[in-house]
Amino acid sequence: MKKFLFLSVSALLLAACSSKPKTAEVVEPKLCDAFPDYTIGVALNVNQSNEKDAEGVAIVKQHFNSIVPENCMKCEEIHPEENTYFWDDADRFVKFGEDNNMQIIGHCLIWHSQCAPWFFVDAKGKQVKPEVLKQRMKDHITTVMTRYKGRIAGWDVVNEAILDDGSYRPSPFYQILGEEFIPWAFQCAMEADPDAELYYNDYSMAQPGKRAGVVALVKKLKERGIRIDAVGMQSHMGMDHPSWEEFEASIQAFIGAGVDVQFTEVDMSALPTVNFGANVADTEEYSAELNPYPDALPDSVSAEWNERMTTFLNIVDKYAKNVRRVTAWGVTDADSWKNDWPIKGRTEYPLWFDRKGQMKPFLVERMKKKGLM
Ligand code: 9MR
Repeated sequence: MKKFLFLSVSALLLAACSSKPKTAEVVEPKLCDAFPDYTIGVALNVNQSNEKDAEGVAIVKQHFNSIVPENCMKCEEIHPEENTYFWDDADRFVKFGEDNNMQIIGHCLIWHSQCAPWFFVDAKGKQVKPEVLKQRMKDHITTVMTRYKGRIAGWDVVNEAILDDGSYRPSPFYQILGEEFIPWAFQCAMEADPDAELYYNDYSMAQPGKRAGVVALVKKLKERGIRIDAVGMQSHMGMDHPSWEEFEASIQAFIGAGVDVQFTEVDMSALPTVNFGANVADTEEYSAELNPYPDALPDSVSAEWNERMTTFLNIVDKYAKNVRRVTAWGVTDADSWKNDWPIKGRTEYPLWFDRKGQMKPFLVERMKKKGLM
């Protein structure tokens, strides 16, 4: 039933994406038309969802049929104090999606990072008891999901809770509630909006340990009758990672555990790798040799980068039946968080559109193959 509902929504979205040329009218090709089996998403920063970045907005409207907020729905942004919510940016983000007939994804409800500091402590700054944290989680999840009920298609309910070796991240959520914080979050989400899809989302998903930990989590939720619809493989990649074999093994393992997969934060660093993950807290010192292409990406590196992106998409396509969405983590290279992580001030080239707003060759090639260009 769930899958049927999802397919119906997808069919509508894809219809919205399809461009039927009228006579004598030039219709610009749309990237999402080259991906009929799943939605093609992009993370919007607030300048885009508030329509201030005109060039970025034009690309989004032209090419994507799904959006996710890069930051404005994170706990510290949307719920900075216990009794204070800040809705303006999130409201505008959702309206942007509705005005443009896009699938709207919520990111993220429970995440140790960017969680407002008040969440884990009482008025005296002492760590709260488990029942207090449980209630705060429920209030947060219920309030945010209820505001956008029926408008947001799916939520990253829990983000980045499992480490590369498959153990639980020792976050305040885990320290106070143990591993039960995850089923609790999904339970609250399931009750808050029974029609929204619910996801577990993480980076470095090709790591065998993390794969096993996530599979165990999915099975645990399902055994208890708690819904989880898909696993989000963030897919922050580089020129030397992930190993495609391990990446594919994870896709197969998640599908085998009974959930769909989606590629939720896709980017690929073209620079020397100094960190294989995506933990925002892990930063490194700047040095010129680690920022080798401050002016432009050399053709040879660009060719290799595009080839790797094609390989990534070919793998995704092999599992299209179980893929719900592929989302780029930003519009153009200039927007990417990777310009400042793990080293501040590098010039990165990780996204699907370059700094001039031009579509990267691997996508142009795909559009041509589909007869769209
Ligand atoms: O791209 C986001 C960046 O602008 C923020 O400063 C950062 C901290 O909130 O989060 C980045 O997005 C992260 C995402 O929410 C979760 N997975 C890792 C992403 C990159 O750090």
